[in-house]
Amino acid sequence: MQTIFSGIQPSGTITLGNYIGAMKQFTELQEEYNCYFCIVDQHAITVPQDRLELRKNIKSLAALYIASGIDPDKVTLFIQSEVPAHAQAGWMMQCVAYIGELERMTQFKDKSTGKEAVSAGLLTYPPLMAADILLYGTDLVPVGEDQKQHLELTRDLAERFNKKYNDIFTIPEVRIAKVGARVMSLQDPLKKMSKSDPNNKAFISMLDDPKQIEKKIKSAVTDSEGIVKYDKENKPGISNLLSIYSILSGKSVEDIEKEYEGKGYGDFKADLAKVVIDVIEPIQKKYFELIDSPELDAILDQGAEKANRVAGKMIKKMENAMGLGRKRK
Ligand code: ATP
Ligand code: LTN
Repeated sequence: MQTIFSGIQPSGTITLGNYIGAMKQFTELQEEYNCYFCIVDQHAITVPQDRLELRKNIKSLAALYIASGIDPDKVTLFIQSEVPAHAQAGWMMQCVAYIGELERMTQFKDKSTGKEAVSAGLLTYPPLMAADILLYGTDLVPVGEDQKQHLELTRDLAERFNKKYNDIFTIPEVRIAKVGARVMSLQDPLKKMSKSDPNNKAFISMLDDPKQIEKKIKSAVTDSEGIVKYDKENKPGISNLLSIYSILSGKSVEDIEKEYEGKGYGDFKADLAKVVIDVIEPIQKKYFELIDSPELDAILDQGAEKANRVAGKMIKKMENAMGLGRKRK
């Protein structure tokens, strides 16, 4: 059975973008692969976090994984900081990566430009991400479009390590959903929907209540033409809403366009809100059952134990390959 690894940062409550681009794929893949799904809290601290908020977001993300359909009996669900091998391997991969290639990462440029204090961790984020993936002999990494560049770098670093030290890493492939890999902001359809967007109207959080969802969709930026038609270049706002509608309802974009012929954006947006609420409501119901349950802690304990066991073996191989410490079996 092939292995999958993916991670989501607990940097806020996950959005509809994270759900469509990542989480939804995860639930589909768990049947056929040996899956590791990680709450990457060490990645989240590359930008400032409030400690109590972070703690809350970690548990909340764990509950949302399960509420969205991840089955803890089938996958290994765990918190990155509870498996020290990630930081250990992250350091080794930092010593394999070059500063120049890290500086070229668009996520680094996006998150650092114009900021006064940029942490060194924001620059060295990709070697830690490479470590996450390589520790488990991962074959496939399902992510949204924005992570493609980090995956290419992960492959380069793995190949470099294999050549320079010892051939121990599997070279992972990226898996990006054909539709919905880049859900756009509701307020600026040229920007991706992001959970850490300071403008709360730009995203739908998986924990927004129905009223908030209706309001946010109603105020989503569109255009003045009033025709429900997919045209990414000229009508990015309505095209984004159409994609969301299509993915969540299972109807094709063409069918939806036909359905709203002669109708305005008002009707379309009201119906889209219903489609979104129908998907989100059952997830929320399950979430609230789970969030304070002892079951959730037991699942995370179990996940950390399994991940520690598997990743610990790879750490030994990496240290032996690099000549660190004394030879270990
Ligand atoms: P942040 O705002 O803190 O940078 P984020 O919302 O971009 O966070 P991540 O935790 O970095 O989310 O990403 C988790 C997963 O969700 C990744 O696989 C990422 O590619 C995917 N993803 C993030 N945003 C979107 C989006 N707008 N559309 C589709 N997939 C997305
Ligand atoms: N960089 C990713 C989160 C992430 C990840 C990973 C995704 C960290 N480690 C390993 C896939 C595999 C992000 O910002 N979305």
